[in-house]
Order: sequence, then C-alpha cells, then structure tokens
Amino acid sequence: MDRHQTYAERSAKQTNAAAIQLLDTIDRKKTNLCVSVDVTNSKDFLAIIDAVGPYVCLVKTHVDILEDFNRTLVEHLVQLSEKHDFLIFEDRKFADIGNTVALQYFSGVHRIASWAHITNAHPVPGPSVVKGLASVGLPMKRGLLLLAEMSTEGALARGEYTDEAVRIARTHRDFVIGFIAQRRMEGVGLRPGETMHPTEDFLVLAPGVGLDVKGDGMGQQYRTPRQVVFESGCDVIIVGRGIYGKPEALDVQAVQAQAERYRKAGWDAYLERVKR
Ligand code: 5FU
Repeated sequence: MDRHQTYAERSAKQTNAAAIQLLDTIDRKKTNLCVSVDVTNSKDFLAIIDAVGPYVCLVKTHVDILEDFNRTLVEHLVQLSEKHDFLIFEDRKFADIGNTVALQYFSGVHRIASWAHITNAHPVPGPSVVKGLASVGLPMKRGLLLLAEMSTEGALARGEYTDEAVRIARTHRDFVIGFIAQRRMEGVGLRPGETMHPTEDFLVLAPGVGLDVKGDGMGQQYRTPRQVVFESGCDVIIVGRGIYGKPEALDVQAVQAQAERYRKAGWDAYLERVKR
C-alpha cells in the first residue's frame, strides 16, 4: 500500500464489507479516531459513547467488563452507532481452537457476532482460529483483525510471530481485514522468492495512543497520533483513558473536547501522510 493513498481510494479496492464500511465512514466523517470505552457500568458506557459519537469512526468495547451487561444495552449501543454513524469493534481477543471460538463468537451471554462489525483474535492457535471465526462472521459480513503486535512493554508478539500473523492474514483475505499493530504490515513475512501482491492492503488499528503521558504504570506505552499515523503509517488511532479520563468524574463537555483534540491530531497526521 502506497502511503499516499487516501481512505476513499483504498475503500474502492477492498472486498470485505466491514472494511469498506469502516474506510467509507472515516472518509465521510473525517475521523480516524476509535474510542475505547473501558468502563464497568452501562450508564457511563452509553454516556461516553453518546458524547464521543460525532468524533469517531469506530467504538471499541470490552463487553465482558460491564457489570450490568444485558440485551437492552446492546440495543442501545446499536442505536447509538446508527445515530452517530460509527462501527462497533469488540476487542475480544479470541485465542482458542476453531470450534470453541466459533461458539464464543456466536453464542453465550454476549453474542458478539450479532452486533460487532469487527472483532479480533490472537494468531497463537494458528490459522484454525481464523477458520472458526470466519464460519460465523463471513456470512454476517463481519471483519477480523489479527493481533500482530501489542502496545505493551515486553510484548511477545514480535519477529517470527508477527511474520506468521501476516502470513495467516494473507491466506484469509476475505475475512481478515487487517491488524492490531504499531506499524504497516504490507510485505511483512514474505519468504525468499515471494513477492507482495500488488493490491495487498491491510488496515492497521493502533492502540497505545496518548498526547499527554507516555505510559500508565502497568506496561501500557503511548505514542502520539502523529507518530502512529504519519511516522508509522497506521490507519486508525485507538484512544481510551486519554479521552474519558477517570469515569467516576465523567464530564461530557471535557470528554467531547478531548475527542475533538484527538480526532484533529489523527486527521492532520493523515493529511500530512497522504500529501503528494
Ligand atoms: F491489543 C491491544 C494492545 O496491544 N494494546 C491495547 O492497549 C489492545 N489494547 C486495548 O486498547 C486495551 O485493552 C484497551 O482497551 C485500549 C487502550 O486503552 P488506553 O486507555 O488508551 O490505554
């Protein structure tokens, strides 16, 4: 992927419905910001999402941390995604055998496949994790991200592991739309004599983004939107606490001001990248 290509140009070449929807939303709303809403009660969860909705292309959830999760909450989440025109990404990090992940994705309390446009998986079980999830997600027009790298200090997802993640993605292009990673992944993991397919284009969604601090004291490492989008060529910045701060003191106007600050930083970095 040529770093100067716009989101709109790239959308025209994608085949997966979720990837197209995400790129079109980014282009339409002029935002490559994904807000990660890691709070434990549904009132704060929905209040933050309603506040940041106009500024984001994607909302990332960890629904297993919600103490009062129920089906009505999912209905409200879906209504907000329609009201504010964003997609939903459940950061489930599946990592089991194909049969088990298919059950975890479709069934259980959360029924993730029924409402999340995008989810993700650790490639640690090998290609079968993708096969299992695709059996559920493809007919529902969903997309999958593989965790090729992580933002944490000392992460084991590097070197040959990252190469193998990209190889798995390459053989499942219908369902794997890209990666959770810290840099672009085109051409990574090619063996001697292999050449990159000319249309290879993976979306890269990068967590570990912050403007004010470098870490959280628990291994998280933050880079700025410019480092992530302009220098490393990633497509979407994922920001959590940098936007909503401490949920016990939720201030909707302050959250919106932070969301706009990160949206602008991410979008300016993109405009700088695509400038010819
Ligand atoms: F795969 C990853 C990763 O490598 N780093 C992450 O931080 C996922 N995350 C998630 O992004 C993590 O689980 C949080 O939900 C979010 C980052 O939140 P923060 O508040 O911006 O640190």
